[in-house]
Amino acid sequence: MKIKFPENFLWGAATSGPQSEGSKDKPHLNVMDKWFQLHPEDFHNQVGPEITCNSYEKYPEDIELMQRINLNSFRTSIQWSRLIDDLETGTVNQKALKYYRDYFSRLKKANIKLMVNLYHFDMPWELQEVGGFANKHVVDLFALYAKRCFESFGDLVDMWSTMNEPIVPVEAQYLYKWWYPYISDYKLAAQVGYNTILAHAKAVKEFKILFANDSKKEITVVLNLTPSYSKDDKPENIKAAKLSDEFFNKSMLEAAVNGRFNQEFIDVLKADNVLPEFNKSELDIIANNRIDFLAVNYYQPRRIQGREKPYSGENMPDKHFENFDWAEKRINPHRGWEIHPETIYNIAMDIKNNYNNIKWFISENGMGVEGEEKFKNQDGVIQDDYRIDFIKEHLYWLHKAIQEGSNCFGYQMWTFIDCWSWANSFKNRYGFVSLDLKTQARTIKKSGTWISNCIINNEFEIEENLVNKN
Ligand code: IFM
Repeated sequence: MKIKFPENFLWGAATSGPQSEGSKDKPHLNVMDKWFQLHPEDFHNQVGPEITCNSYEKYPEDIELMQRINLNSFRTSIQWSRLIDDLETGTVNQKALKYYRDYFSRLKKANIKLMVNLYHFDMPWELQEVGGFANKHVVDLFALYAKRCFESFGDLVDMWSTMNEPIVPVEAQYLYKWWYPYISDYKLAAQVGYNTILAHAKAVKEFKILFANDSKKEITVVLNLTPSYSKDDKPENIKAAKLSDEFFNKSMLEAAVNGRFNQEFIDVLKADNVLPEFNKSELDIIANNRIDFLAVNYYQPRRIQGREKPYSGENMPDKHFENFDWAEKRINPHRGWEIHPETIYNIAMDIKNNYNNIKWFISENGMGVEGEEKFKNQDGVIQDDYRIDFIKEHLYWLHKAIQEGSNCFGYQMWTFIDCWSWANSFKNRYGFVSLDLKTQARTIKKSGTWISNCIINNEFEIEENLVNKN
């Protein structure tokens, strides 16, 4: 069966500054750089962020590769810890300015639509030391940094995003101790979550002021949506799944699209005694500075039930729900995450029905594979047929949603070149292009060649066995 996409559909890949540039010439460390200095043993094979893909030096070569696989769009992020010399006054580092301007100009020349994100978990270290987004002064410094980015690159960037997956640091750094500074504090996490949304809205405000006379300029936030499916129809499980959605999806989604928070969510925070400090003028800023379009990262859903036994642990969101192991789930055997392509359709329909059918796109989808070298053929090309099937299945459901009226205008994969990924470092490879860590050589994978044909034709052929495989 042929699946054809609308004209001008955006096809692309996403990465981020801290995961692809390397740290050469940066005036500041960010929290990840510092974490690696303090605890290298926390990182897979003790590989840190100093080099990553060295896109700081190799970006001209990388853009040629993007052209070879016909990408018509690309996302990366500016590193706050690279662009700004004086974090308090927002003075711009001239080397960084030159680097990003050249990088972005070359993308423009190559006719690749550029989306630039401003924050991808990479809090400058000095600001992390004073609390990061727990500190409202840092919120204001983020807005200042955002303003500098808009002023410096407004002529080169096609689409802007304030932040990538803003709920992730709340979970990883302030609730579940996955990442440095390994805090588990529900009240602090709620404050960080709220302040992060405020920082996003303040950045959007700067954007709207600067580009008040240019209606073509648009801004978003990149949200990772992980819809929560209830174990069954039991009211307690449905309620638990709904609450899990409030915490991990709707809190940020409601604020960004509708400029508000759901009352049900506020009531739970109040009852749990963790309502953040806020004031009316902040709520007005959130209400009045909504996104122009939505960017969604989708990897996997959550499977949720109510607590089986009475909860006796610390005050945590998890007192309201717990994960359950769905026996029928399909698992990516190379990474361990569930594969559930139909969820992309469900997300699209939720956006259509409950978020005014706002225009949106998939800003990340992808399949991580550990030990991917074993799939190399004799020419050194990774034969990632599993990734091609993964993409086809997700695109099938996305296409179905578009046919049913979803306002989706593009699909970007995570990622372009295999990149560094926080504590996992280079363990799981996601790229259309493989990276040799010793030589920095880049080689297009089979999926890279597949996507280049898909992009040129704006369509692809899907086999019957991949349709409705869920
Ligand atoms: O590497 C990350 C990225 O930073 C955010 N989205 C998920 C990716 C893969 O884990």
